[in-house]
Formats: sequence, structure tokens, C-alpha cells
Amino acid sequence: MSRFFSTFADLIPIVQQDMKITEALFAGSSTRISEKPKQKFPEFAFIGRSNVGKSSLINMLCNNRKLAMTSSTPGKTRLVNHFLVNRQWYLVDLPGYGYAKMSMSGRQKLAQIIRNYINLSQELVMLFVLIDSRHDIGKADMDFLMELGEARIPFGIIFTKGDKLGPEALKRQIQKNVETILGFWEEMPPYFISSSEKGMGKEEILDYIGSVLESLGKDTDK
Ligand SMILES: Nc1nc2c(ncn2[C@@H]2O[C@H](COP(=O)(O)OP(=O)(O)OP(=O)(O)O)[C@@H](O)[C@H]2O)c(=O)[nH]1
Ligand SMILES: [Mg+2]
Repeated sequence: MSRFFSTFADLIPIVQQDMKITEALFAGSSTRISEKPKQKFPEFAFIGRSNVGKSSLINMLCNNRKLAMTSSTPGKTRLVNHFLVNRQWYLVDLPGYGYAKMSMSGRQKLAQIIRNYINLSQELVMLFVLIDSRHDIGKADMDFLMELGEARIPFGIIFTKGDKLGPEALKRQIQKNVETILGFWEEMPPYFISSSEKGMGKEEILDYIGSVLESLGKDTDK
């Protein structure tokens, strides 16, 4: 069921689909694909630099501040965490990349866990790459996006912490980052602006996931 999207254009849903999360349950932590939860469902994973707000975003989407562990200290999530949503699909919280203060061996270990999951999870439908909306896209982000492009893994972008800038500055910074991405890709992947503090982006992200799930259902019905 996964990896059937060939371009970003294929990712843009034709029909907007409402998605409400009624239940989100922790389903397990893993460091390798063989340890993933046994029950298979489509997976939507969240990745990005350490501290960018992956775990907070998952909690915001699921209306549960205690579901995924968050911390102001970078490097909190060190495992692949699966959360089963509405008993139908998984949200997957991944460790962060590019945490400069972590030892080289620690970073390599996390990179290995991330690669193993991304390249081998057959159920991975798409990755959301989170980028702090206050900052320029960094080298670690660019390297990661390039890797995804080469591996032809479908992705979207979420600009996080949208509450930290005023509306004008936010718009300018996002425009700048969109231009950076368009310098490398012919088309902009689907992108969203979020704030886990204010609930910004929640409906858009969830409805988007709903639409992708809907189109997956149609694809497998064929
Ligand atoms: N103001 C604001 N703070 C946020 C937001 N999202 C996350 N934070 C804060 O940023 C810090 C990091 O959040 P996490 O969700 O733990 O980040 P992470 O990407 O999961 O980090 P690692 O697991 O360490 O890679 C915490 O102190 C959060 O409270 C947001 O939308 N707005
Ligand atoms: Mg985390």
C-alpha cells in the first residue's frame, strides 16, 4: 500500500476529507523494523531536527498532552514510537536529527534508527518533515530532504512553533523557506504551518491525512 506516490502532485488530495481523532493509543517503541507493532496499518511519521516540536505536534493532533514525551532539552525521543489512531492508522514519532551536542556515536545510532525505519517500513505512507518556522532551513534539514528525494519517499513539510513570530514575520520566513525548497525541487511539497501551543494547523494536517487515507483505500480497492 505504501510508496505508490510518484510525485508531490499525486500527494495533493482531490477530495478534502474530514478527520477527527477519537482515540490515540501508544502501541510500542522500537529501534528496528522487526520490533514494530505486529498489527499493520498505514503510517504517517514525523521527523525533523531535535527540539523542533515533533512530539508536541503529535500530542496536539491527538488532544493528549501526555501521549508522546516532550522536553525542552533536545534529544528527548530516542526510539521510534507508534501511536495507533482510531484503530486505523499510526502516527509515528521519530527521534530528531542534527543535535550538535550529542556524541558522534549517539548521533550515528539515532541516524541508523531513523534510516532503518524510513527505508524499510512497508507501511510508511508519508513523512512530515518539521522545520522551525523561525529559522532558515539548515544543512541538516537540506541533507535530509535530499536523502528523501533520492529514495523517492513521499513527504510534506510542517513549519512548527508558528506562535513564536508575529503574522508578518511568520509569512516572510515561510516564504523564504519555500523559495529555498523551490531552488532544489520543481514543485513545492504539501506544506502546513502549526503551533502546538495554539492548535494552529491541526485541522489542515488531520484533514490532509484523512484525504490521503481515503485515496489509499480507493487505490487498494482497485
Ligand atoms: N511555543 C511553542 N513551543 C513549542 C511548540 N512545539 C514544541 N514546543 C516546545 O519545544 C520543545 C521541544 O518540543 P518536543 O515536542 O519535545 O520536540 P521534539 O522535536 O520531539 O524533540 P526531540 O524528541 O528531542 O527530537 C518543548 O519545550 C516544547 O514545549 C510550539 O508549537 N510552540
Ligand atoms: Mg520528541
